[in-house]
This record gives sequence, C-alpha cells and structure tokens, in this order.
Amino acid sequence: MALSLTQKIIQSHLVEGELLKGSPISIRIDQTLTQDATGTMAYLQFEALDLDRVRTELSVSYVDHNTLQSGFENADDHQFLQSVAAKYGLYFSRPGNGICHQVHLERFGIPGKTLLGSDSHTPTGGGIGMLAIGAGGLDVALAMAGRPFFLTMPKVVNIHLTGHLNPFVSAKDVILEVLRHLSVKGGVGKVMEYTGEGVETLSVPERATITNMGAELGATTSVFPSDEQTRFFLKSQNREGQWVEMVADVGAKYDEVIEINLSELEPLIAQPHMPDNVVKVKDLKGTKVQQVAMGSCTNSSYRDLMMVAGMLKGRKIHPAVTAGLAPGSRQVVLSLIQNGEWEHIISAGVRILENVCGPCIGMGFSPPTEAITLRTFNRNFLGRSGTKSASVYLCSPETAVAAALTGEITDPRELDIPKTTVRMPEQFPIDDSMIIPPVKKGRDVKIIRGPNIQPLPVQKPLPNRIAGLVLLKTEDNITTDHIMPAGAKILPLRSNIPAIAEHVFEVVDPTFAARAKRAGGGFIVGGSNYGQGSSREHAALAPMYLGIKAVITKSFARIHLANLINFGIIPFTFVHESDYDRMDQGDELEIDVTQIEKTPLILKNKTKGIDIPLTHPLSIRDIDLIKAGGSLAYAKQQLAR
Ligand code: MIC
Ligand code: SF4
Repeated sequence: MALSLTQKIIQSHLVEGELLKGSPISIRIDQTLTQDATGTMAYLQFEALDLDRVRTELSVSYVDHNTLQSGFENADDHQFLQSVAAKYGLYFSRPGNGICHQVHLERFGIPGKTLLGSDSHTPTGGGIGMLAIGAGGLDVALAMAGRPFFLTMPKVVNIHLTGHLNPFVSAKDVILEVLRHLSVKGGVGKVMEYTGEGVETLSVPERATITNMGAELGATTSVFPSDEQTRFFLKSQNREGQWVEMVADVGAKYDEVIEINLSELEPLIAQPHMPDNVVKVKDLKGTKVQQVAMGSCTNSSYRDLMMVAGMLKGRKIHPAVTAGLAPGSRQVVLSLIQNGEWEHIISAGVRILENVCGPCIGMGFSPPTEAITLRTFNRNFLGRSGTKSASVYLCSPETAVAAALTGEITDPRELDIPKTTVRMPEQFPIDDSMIIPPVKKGRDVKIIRGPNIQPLPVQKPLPNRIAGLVLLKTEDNITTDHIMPAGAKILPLRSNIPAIAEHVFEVVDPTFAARAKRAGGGFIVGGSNYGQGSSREHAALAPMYLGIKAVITKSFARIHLANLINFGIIPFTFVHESDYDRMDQGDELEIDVTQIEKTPLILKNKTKGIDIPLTHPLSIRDIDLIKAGGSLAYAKQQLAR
C-alpha cells in the first residue's frame, strides 16, 4: 500500500496497534525536548521513576521561558535543570542560547525521527521532516524512560501547495490561511502533511513557521518532506551527514486534501483573541498601532530577521510605536552581526530583548492599557500578553515591520521599499558552547534543589463515587492559558504546585481557587475544544491539587485530555451536547464510577433533580491508569516488572 510520509514515520516507529485511523497506537520516541517552564515538573517525574539515565537517542533540556529572574525562583529552576541534565545524560541548552524549537531545528533535528516535546509547538520539527509531537511533561518523562508514546492514529490531511510566495507575503500567511479555513479545532485528530511543487520553494525555517503554528489548529502535528532544501539547511549547519530523503509514496491516499496556491496569497492577520480570527491586512488598513513585537518560535529565524533588517535598513521606527525583538537563537544573531545586517535593526530603534520566548508568554514587554499590538507570535489569547485590556494581532514579520514604520496597520506591499526575498546562507556560524553535552558518568552528580522546587503532589486512587459542586461553567475553546495563566507573576511558580494553584482560572474568575479550596474540590463544566493551546500539565496538575475530580465537556483538545488522564482527573463528555445547557455553576453533582468501563454513566444533578448520561474517550489503558492514581504510579508499576 502506498503510504503518506506521516504513515511511513509512524510505521517505522510503531510499538503497538495498527495504521488504522482513530485506533489507539503507541510509537517509539527517538528524541525528546523540554523547556524550563514544563521541564522542572517533567524531571521531578523522571526522577520518581528511579532510572540512572535517559533511554532515548537524544534528549535536550532547554531554558528559554522563565528567564526574567526577578527573584530567586527562575534561577533556582535553571540550576536544578542543569544538574538534572548532567546526572541523567541530557544536553543542556543554557538560558540565552535560544528558543527550544529554533535551536532544536538548527542543531539537533533529524528527518524521519520522532521527537516528543513538553511544549505544544514541538511540531516546529516537522519543518525538517521529523514527526514532532507536543505532550505533557509526564508523557515526555516516560519517553525519556524509554516508554512508548500513546496516541490515536491520526487522519492525514494533505495540504497541497502550488505556485510560489510573492514578495512581502510569507510562510506566516500560509498558516494563517490554513487557520482561516480550518479554525482552532479543525486539526484535532489530524496530521497536516504538506506536498506539491510549492514545497520546493520554501526553506526549512519557512516550513518550520508553518508546522509550528499548526499547533493552533489543534493538530497532532504537521510535517514537510525532507528534500534538497532540507539537505541544504543541514549542510549549512555542518550536519549534512544526518540528511535522509523522506517523502510520501507515489499514490499515497489522504483523508482530506486542501489546495493552496502560494502565488494567490495576500498578507493576513489574526485579530483578537483567537489565532483563527483571520482577515486580510488591507481590510484593517489605517488602524493605529502602539506596539510591535517580533520573535517567538514562529518567526525568529535567520530568514525572518534578515527580512526585518532589510526592511528597516535606513528607516526609523514610528514615534508612536514601541518595537521589540526577541531573536530565536544566538546563531541567528551571530549570523546577522557577521553579515552586517544587525546594524539596521539597532539603527532603526528596535528594542533588543533576550534570545528567549519573552513577550510571547507575557514575560516582559507587555503592551500599554487598551493598546493595539502586532506580534509575529502564534497565540493571542486574552491576557497572555500580560495586559488584559490590550488587543493582540498576529502577523508576519513583513506586516509587523510595516506597522512599526508607519504607526498603523499597513499592507507591506504598499510600502515604498524595494521588494526583496531572503537567500539562506551556505554556512551558518557554528558555536555550540552554550549547549552543555551530557557527562559520561552522571551517577555522582548532586541535584541542586533551591526552595522553589517543591515535591510533586500525588493523586489518590479513584473512589467508587465522586460528588461535589460545579465550581465553574466555561464556554467553547477554553485554552490552557485560561485554566493556568502564565506571565511574569505566575510562570516562576511552575515548580511549586501549591503556590501556582492559587492562580487557576484567574483570568476567567479570580475567586475560583479560593472557592475550590473551600468546597474541597468539585467539577468543571466546559464547552467544546476544552483545553486547547499550551501543553502545560499544570492546567491539570494544579486543578487536581485543588480537588477537581472530573471535567465534563462537549469535547477536549488532545494534549490537555492526556494531561487530565495522567493526573487522574476524569474527562467526561456529554452524550447529548444539549445537556450542557442543563448545567449551572453551583449545581450539586454525583457520579457513580464503579463501572467506569461501561458507558453511558449517569450523572445525578441533585440541584436540578435530573439524570444526565455521560461518556468518555478513555481507552482500557487510560482507565487502568486513572484507577492506579495517575500515569506516574502506573508507570512505576510497569517499570518494576
Ligand atoms: C506556550 O506557548 O503557551 C508555552 C508557554 O510554550 C507552552 C508551554 C508552557 O506553558 O510552558 C506550550 O505551548 O506548550
Ligand atoms: Fe516560547 Fe511562545 Fe514558542 Fe511557547 S509559543 S515556545 S512561549 S516562543
């Protein structure tokens, strides 16, 4: 049978199951990555597994999220992570070296390999032909322990590209077009596989922009073939030896086909507060802009910063706009310093931030009250920028620079700037001195644990009956940024669950944590696509700590669903979606879960005096795991065998 590239990579890594869409499978993981904001938990969990060393081909621990260090907390985490990496045989990318996904693409990604990362934008690796998937920290810890990764065999959607991008239209516009078409839930249960002659016209970083933001579709991942462009990129990184050709078989069948003619695309922009709220840039022409932020794992590559520098050359940032740039990696900055382009960015008056996530996750550079800010990032969820009243628009570097120069939303094609394209270099400067390689014998390394590193809370085994109040009823498309916000105040508490739990649902209802504690826990009722966005398992772990027993929704997003199961919170869905309307905050509920295998289960809404049938997406393994008190307890039993 002719296979798609996705199916080929899955088949060559298959541990259990069959290539039957919708059925449970498990795959071998070759590489893992973590970042500091999810990594501390992942390594606490890995430690709990009592192994000497990671069992992957390669595992890398990056520090890129929590680097403000306005107190001891972030710095404590960094020391902890560095000592863990030394002890267990991981590469450690030091703070300031760059954003995990950008650096991984440059220095570690290999076509045809599997990569599991504790960050939802891990699919960036699809730009180099990897099957790169985002997951919760616990799943990554288990992969580091050599355990397979469990997922549902995805549908494969073919995005067939023809034509070529016109000047000032870029890869970001491609993925914004896909989001406009499919929405933030259009990719759930699917892998987006790019083919067609348009693919050859895109460099690896451009492809990575597209696969990166495929996360916003809710997709399992996105993947490009590995071809001559991929070889060229690997060669420029002194890694040509790691290149292999990876393409779909001729005649491969796809579950869906979407045609995009690159030549017909125009500059696009996502309006507040969802990445799929996409319109043409020209439709917003003239809207005044107060801030422009460039960078993030979506748009901070050599290609993007060269475009920014080229457009800024000899020009100045508009006096009404503050512009900031957080470069993707030290390598990108070094390249632009060496070729002389960096000067144009500095001369124009751009504020230079660290080579980290920074403003993308609300770590500094928050916009002013009620400001309009144009960002080259991937998420514009309410409050994520650190300013709840601000309006965040997502766009390409070209559109961002156009606004920075004119002070208003402007189609970059209308600027009086010669239309240029960026040529990728034959050779990048290679300096891995900020990546500390694993030590041979880690056994004697002592793990450094400052006071910000608190022990893991554990879940109790599943009782026969769960009861309590509906503590919150939410709408559709609730993100993990709503459930467990990030930003400069909360992010430093990622390795301290009792402290971070105080902020659960803060942007939705600041009384939530106190009410949950007072009630001794309870239930959350949600709409569809509940838990989309970030992979942060804190959005499950902190509610678990507050005593949340089950979340009852119309549907769940993939990574959050897995995280809930991992921490023993039962994910129920309504048999009849209309029953959502029969539930209110404050209702008293009771569910008998002795026969959890058999659906429907009956939820007794005692306040309303009605019975509501519930079901769940749990596999037999998931049920065992929930009964065992969560994934960690279950895995320890398995490894002990
Ligand atoms: C994000 O973009 O939301 C993050 C911060 O990178 C998260 C991970 C986290 O919350 O630590 C993600 O995308 O998974
Ligand atoms: Fe960092 Fe933003 Fe990328 Fe998340 S989306 S990894 S916060 S740059």
